[in-house]
Amino acid sequence: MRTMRSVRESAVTWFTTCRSLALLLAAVLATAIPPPTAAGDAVARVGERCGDRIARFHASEDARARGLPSIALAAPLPDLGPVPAGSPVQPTFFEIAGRPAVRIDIEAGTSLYGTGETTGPLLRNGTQVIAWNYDAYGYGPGMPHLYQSHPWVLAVRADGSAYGILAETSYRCRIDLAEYVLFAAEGPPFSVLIIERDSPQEVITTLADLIGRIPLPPQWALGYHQCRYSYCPEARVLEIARGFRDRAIPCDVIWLDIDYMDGFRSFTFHPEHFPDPRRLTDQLHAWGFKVVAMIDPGIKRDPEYFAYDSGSRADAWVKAAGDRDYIGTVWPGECVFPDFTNADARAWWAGLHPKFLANGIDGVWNDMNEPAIFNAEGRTMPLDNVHRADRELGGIGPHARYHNVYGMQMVRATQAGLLQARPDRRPFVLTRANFIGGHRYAAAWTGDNVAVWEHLEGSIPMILNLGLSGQPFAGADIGGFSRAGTGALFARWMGIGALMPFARGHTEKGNIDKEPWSFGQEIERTCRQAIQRRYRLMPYLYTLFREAAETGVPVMRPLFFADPSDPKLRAEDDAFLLGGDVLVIARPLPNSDFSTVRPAGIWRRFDLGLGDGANLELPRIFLRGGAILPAGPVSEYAGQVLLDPLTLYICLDEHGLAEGLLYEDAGEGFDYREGAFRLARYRARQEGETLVLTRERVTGNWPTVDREVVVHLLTLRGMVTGRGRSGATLRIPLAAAD
Ligand code: NBV
Repeated sequence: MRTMRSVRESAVTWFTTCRSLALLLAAVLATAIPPPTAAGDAVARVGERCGDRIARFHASEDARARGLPSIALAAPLPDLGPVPAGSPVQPTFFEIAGRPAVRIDIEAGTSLYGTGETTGPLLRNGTQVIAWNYDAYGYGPGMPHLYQSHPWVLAVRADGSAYGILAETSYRCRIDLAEYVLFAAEGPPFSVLIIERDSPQEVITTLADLIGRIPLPPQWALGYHQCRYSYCPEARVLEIARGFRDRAIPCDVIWLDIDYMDGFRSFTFHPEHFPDPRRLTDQLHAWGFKVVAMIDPGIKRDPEYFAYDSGSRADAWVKAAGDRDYIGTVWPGECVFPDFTNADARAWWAGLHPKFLANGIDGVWNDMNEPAIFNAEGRTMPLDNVHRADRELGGIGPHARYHNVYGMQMVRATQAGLLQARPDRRPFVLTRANFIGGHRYAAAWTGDNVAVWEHLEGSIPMILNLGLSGQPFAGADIGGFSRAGTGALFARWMGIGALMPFARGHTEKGNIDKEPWSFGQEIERTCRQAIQRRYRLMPYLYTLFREAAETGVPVMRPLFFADPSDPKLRAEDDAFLLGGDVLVIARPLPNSDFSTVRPAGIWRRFDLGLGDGANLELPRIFLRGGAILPAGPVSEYAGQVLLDPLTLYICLDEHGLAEGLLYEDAGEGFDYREGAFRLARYRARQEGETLVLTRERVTGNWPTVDREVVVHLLTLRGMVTGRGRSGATLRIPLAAAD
């Protein structure tokens, strides 16, 4: 088994090698790329219309006839006839050293985004990444590939209109955004799908129409999560859980990392350290926690091990060239690897879950699914390994073709396992590796980051670009996975991380403790405020997740979403929007101040009444003029208390008006699909010294509730507070308010 030191050393070696290769390739390419062509020039390309202003282009008729299926798409697209003449975005197909490539020229003033999980800035112009899922432990700033692949670019023109380009290849693919958009892949010729829209938001929602949306998560998954590699034995797990409750720090989930297993065998529990998992999970559930446990793809080659035995009987393993089971070394030693591209193997894998989950496990964490293999060339399995993939995925093919979708197909099988075990509960899966479209199956975390300020800063554009690449449910390890870091960094990270879509503290084996209380009382206080903020914002956050599940619009959004035609907002890395209404000025570097650019219009600073407004370590939050933000009481975990009182933060626009949505349902299960929910719209207007608040049901069958409503109106003079009972119309006398 590799030691931590060798892991780190090989990370550095790989980092250097990949960088040099990327530079070399860039030099070769400088001469290989054809000159720009005017739109409509006669180049050897064919295409078809697949929807309203959606076109697919191929290098040639032959390439169209022999093209592989697009694994990213939720369903195949129709061929609606030829692409209308004069379509604004026209790709040029060519070859680089015998390999297929496609280039799209961009107009001056075009800003590029997307490319998924990447290091570096939000604005991708001038960058280059390689879509290649990779175990990128301790990645550095120029790392060309991380754990997930998104061969997708969002282009926003100077006037705010936008288009998106999906390269329909699962092969290793270089995405070069030097002065154009260029995709160069290692496999056969591939098509590109182009979505033309009036705004970046519309491109993203149309992308979601094509690649699918996240399923609405259980509400507990939006709470704060606590992890480490590893809480072990069970007494330590309980001690950590108690630590949260005793200190009044909200937390929904405790995570079990790899050491809970018996000899790293997935689906087992260590007989001494976790002798009675059901007793442990019963206790955690009684305290209001959920439990998520890691499952790795490498299955130990051990004839006594049930998963190896049943998987061998199901002939589920990826084959080495020559039809032998491929054997690679990971944590348990010599392992075989399920061929998740195959429906039978996925069904076998899903079937392992009911018994395992019956131990009281609420969600599953899939790690190492690039797949990462120790001591192997390129840290993964040989590219000529053979997958017996479903016909819809492309049929039998080499690992080179299926590498980037291995993690995606694994979480597809895991999600099916959760649904098989508990058809009435919403599945929660977290994954390290994935491919564009894989957000349909799992949320993402950004792997083994480092406890340094640059990684905190980089986590903002990384999560934003994941959102702009179809994955709205993502977060980075809060506090940094490797290295100790400092208390100051930890506090700042908690403040920012607690406002990201997925919020989980985690750290590496052998590292210092990184619970919210590990750095002394002052930092514990900051962490408590940061996490309590998240819980007060839960009604808003849940409403945003529902929007993401309905439309694909990201939960965490770049500033330019507020005005795509404002060039000042195009490159802001240190601030973001939570939904459309909350501006977060994050301050991710030790000495940065709060003076980033802001979208035009009214934005009023507010706090959540937790002492958070005065705490300089926490991000500053602002409410958009014209918005009503629903907030709730602080609780120990999501859903612990009723949303009563409902707090509405209101910021009127220049016309004295505001509105906002609130989505509520059971937080679990699928009854909402049958109408068991309530989506309400609140509207406010100022009439003299009275604030008139109305509520109307937008949709859903849940009965209206009677509850207390606390209104905080944010004005130039400060906050004005009023109270009332919920009802169709509420009149709050502002003069009499405190
Ligand atoms: O399972 C151990 C770790 C896990 O904590 C981490 O989050 C993953 O990214 N895992 C990688 C395996 C190896 C870590 C060096």
